[in-house]
Amino acid sequence: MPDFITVIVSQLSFVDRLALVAAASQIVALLAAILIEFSARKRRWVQAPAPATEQAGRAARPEIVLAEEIASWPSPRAPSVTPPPPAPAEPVARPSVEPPPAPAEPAAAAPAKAPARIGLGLRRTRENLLARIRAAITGSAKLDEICEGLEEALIAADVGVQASLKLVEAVRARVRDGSGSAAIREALKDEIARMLAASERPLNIPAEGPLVVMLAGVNGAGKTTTAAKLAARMKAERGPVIVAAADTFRAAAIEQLEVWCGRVGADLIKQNQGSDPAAVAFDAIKAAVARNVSTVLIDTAGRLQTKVNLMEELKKIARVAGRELPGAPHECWLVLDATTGQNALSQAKIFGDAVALTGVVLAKLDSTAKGGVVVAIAEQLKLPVRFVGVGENVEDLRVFDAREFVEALFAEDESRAEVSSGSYAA
Ligand SMILES: Nc1nc2c(ncn2[C@@H]2O[C@H](COP(=O)(O)OP(=O)(O)OP(=O)(O)O)[C@@H](O)[C@H]2O)c(=O)[nH]1
Ligand SMILES: [Mg+2]
Repeated sequence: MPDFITVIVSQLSFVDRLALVAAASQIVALLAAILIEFSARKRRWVQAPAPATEQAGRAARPEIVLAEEIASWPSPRAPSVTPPPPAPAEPVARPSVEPPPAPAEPAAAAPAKAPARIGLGLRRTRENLLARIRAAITGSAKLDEICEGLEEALIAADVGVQASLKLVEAVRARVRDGSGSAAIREALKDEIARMLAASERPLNIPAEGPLVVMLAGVNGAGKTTTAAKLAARMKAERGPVIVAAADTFRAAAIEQLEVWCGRVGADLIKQNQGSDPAAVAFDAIKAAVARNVSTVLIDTAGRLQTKVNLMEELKKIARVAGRELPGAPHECWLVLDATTGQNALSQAKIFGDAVALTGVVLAKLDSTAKGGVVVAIAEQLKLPVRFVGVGENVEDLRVFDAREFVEALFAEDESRAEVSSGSYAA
């Protein structure tokens, strides 16, 4: 201890010395308290959440991170699997219209129904067309009058003016005044079948890797129902199917597809509502390749063909699919609601400008008397009709075959329509 402190302390009384010791110990206690508080605060700062901007930065991961993640996901067959929601790498355009109300979900416990026949699906169109054709052909009408009547019958069935004129011209070249009504009917059947067959072309099945089919169309056309029907069919014919829930826009769209996939036993790849549909397609293809799945079906959101930004979104899905798997999507089908008649043609033209359409699925053929639009599509757009939807159940999808379609269309009674369409049965 320094000398001057010893001198000062020796001059203090006993009481002063005690007071000095007490004061010194209080200072030590205060310093200890400050140290404890400081270390406690430091611990809290370390554990505090990252600032909002930092979190946002973490969420904005590029698509490629997803690619690494997907390989480590367990199979979506496992009930607990829900892929993490990555943020879109590009801004996603959104429609300026309200989404349509969610259609009724299929009842999970619905009893299996017998598949609807194409003949039954065509009942309304057949009745409409045949009554008019009968009226045109019977009696002692001259060929000119018959042709006029046929033209009207075809146009009324939504075959379209251009296709109707062509068909009637072809029939006129094959028959003469006085040809019986049976001959005229046969000539018309032949010409319609020929027109339909002219647009047929084989599916673009890849030599290896999964077949990727993208479904597009306007709101409510029947895309999701068709995706489910196709999933069931493809699974039976080609093996495991993955369905991509790329309608991330409409409320409940993902759940609707989830219910369908559960029913038909297809794997579903999904993300959260509002995520980038192209990223979902990307995930699905990546998963299909990793798991050796034979078919990927991409269900997209309904969009008005007049909305440029939505068409851009569709292009992006196709672009991203092709980047991940060269050649994908191998098939891109426009799902058309048969009840919309000739409007289907303008839809097909505009969707065809956005993506390379390779075919059409004509849904709700059972709900219309204007099924003749099939012929207009083939004639004007040169697009093959791949499938027709003839009901709301999973079995109600028929491979389209020109000759059988025409036989069913011209069958004079229901039972013959059934027989003529026998090969459509699942
Ligand atoms: N009668 C009949 N109804 C069908 C057919 N296909 C679909 N539907 C019904 O049409 C409605 C719309 O079908 P969705 O498959 O949800 O149509 P979507 O194109 O996916 O609709 P968005 O996703 O809203 O664009 C549902 O009530 C279906 O049951 C069909 O072939 N026949
Ligand atoms: Mg849908």
